[in-house]
Amino acid sequence: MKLPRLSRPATLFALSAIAAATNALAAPKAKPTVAEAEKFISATEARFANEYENIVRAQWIGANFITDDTEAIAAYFGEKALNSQGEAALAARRYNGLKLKDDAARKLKLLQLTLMLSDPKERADYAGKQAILSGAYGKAKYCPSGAQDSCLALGELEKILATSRDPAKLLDAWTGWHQQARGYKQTYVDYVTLSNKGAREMGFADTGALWRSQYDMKPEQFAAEMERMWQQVKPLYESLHTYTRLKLRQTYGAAVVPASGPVPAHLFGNMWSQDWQHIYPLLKPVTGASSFDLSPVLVERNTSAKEMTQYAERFYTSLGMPKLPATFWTRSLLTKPADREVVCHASAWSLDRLDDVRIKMCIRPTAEDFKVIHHELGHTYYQLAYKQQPILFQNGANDGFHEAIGDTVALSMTPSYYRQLGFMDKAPEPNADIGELLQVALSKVAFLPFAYSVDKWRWDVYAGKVKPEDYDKTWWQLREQYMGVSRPAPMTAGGFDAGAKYHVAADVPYARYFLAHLLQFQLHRSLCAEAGYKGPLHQCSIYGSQKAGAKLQALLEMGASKPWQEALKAATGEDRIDGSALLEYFAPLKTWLDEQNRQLASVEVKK
Ligand code: X8Z
Ligand code: ZN
Repeated sequence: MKLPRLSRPATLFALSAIAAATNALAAPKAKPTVAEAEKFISATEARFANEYENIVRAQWIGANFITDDTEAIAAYFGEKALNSQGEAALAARRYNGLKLKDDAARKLKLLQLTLMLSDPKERADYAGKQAILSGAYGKAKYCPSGAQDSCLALGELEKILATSRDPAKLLDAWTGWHQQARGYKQTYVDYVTLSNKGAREMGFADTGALWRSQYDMKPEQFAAEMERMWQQVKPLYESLHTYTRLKLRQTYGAAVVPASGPVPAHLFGNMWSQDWQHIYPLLKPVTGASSFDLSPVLVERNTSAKEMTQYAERFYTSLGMPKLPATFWTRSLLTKPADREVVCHASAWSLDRLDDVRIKMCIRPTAEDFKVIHHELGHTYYQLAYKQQPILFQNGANDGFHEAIGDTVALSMTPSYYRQLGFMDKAPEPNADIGELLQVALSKVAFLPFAYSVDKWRWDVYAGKVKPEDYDKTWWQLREQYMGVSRPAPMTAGGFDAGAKYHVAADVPYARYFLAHLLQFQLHRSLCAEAGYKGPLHQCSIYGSQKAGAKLQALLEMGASKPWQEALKAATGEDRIDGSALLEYFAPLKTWLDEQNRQLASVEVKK
């Protein structure tokens, strides 16, 4: 979720300090002192602490009960958050260049990484559009026959994508969902203009540059780092893509899946072709296939959403982390309500920056959601661990770390872990490794170029390189170039396919997930070593290792208090995010894929 950097009840002292700081802004003295800078920082922290709770409550209610009223309230508080952050950012500039202690200098820097709209009308407009876009995505539905009683929500359409093997049905669900975003394209276009204005007021070239500035390095350096990491993992993706194409051709035939060029996007088992785990049955090896599927086990046992969440909690407590607070269970939204509109896209919240942590997720009894709930609790345990930090440091080391924690834990859900839980009765076949690795790769490796291209698109949109009439054209150019995936039907004017992805509509940056997908393997490798594990990386589970848990907890407790490179160094001994651990994890699969591709290609040629 997008967290306003704010929180806790105010004191009179705090309010008077704000007044002092604001006055100082109105009539700036020649040169501020270090003491003034420190006073400004504590006043700002107090102000944010004071305002945080109501802002987040308004957002929580807005996402949990989508109505015109809650949207208006979320927008009202959104404007307040923007105002506080903008005022603080602008005021912070005055202290740039002072010789401050590291913590204070870092806080001043973090304060300035935001947008600032000085015109209250524009601020309200921006916050209003943000609330409209998030609500519009949340309540979008596809009504195939046009009749209101036949409407399908995203969850149902995703299920069709995941389970149907009928290309016509897949195409209908795919296009049905993608056409929903047309309705809020203009709002998004106007929102981008306002957002850029806000970024420029703070001295950034545009909002994309602001986003790329949040990684303790220059924005252009961050863009270069992303490209470096992508080049590192690209050969593995290409092997997986080639293999997947050959298998999809066997399933759907040469008329649906071309021998070369991009593959139509509706065939990958996922609405955005970002995670291919659901087509594993079409791709599984002839021998050495992993046959275990958690989904039917969960259904058969009637495992509830709460129980699935408790399994995830148990993983974290096995590492020595605390049990979730009682209010987590009474205040979270774990299942899709039948009688109201909610934003189903999973998110983790801290309402008071202390123990009032919650999840909002429409959990289904599937292996996919079993992983997602572990992902979400990664956010929750991060929030609980950094609650002792000053408010400006209550964040991930960078946003990629926040996304990586739960996934790191989920990498330990190996067959032996599932056996320990009693989900699997037989030991896996001794040669089932490749099948298991393929399953993981269909989620983790398939995802990489998707994650990269989402923000490549947005960086260009925010930079004004892509005009609204070319949104779809560029979106699909990037998807073809990086993912090797094509639009399954011709584009039509007014389309907004990017907007059919939650993070675009809700304006959540996406590079974080790319980082997280490399970082989680680095963390996994280091935590496995800490746990004393010696075998191949993909068979390691840190379940039950208090030693690994302590190492992870130390990282979480640091929050954003240090540049992320330092946090990573402490946790792994490495100081850059890198694909080498991911490549090590999948090395046996890469060899196998390349061999399969050689064999399958020679069969194709003979045909
Ligand atoms: O949005 C999410 C999480 C919430 S932060 C469920 N993810 C990305 C997505 O769904 O597109 C997790 C992986 C990528
Ligand atoms: Zn997340």
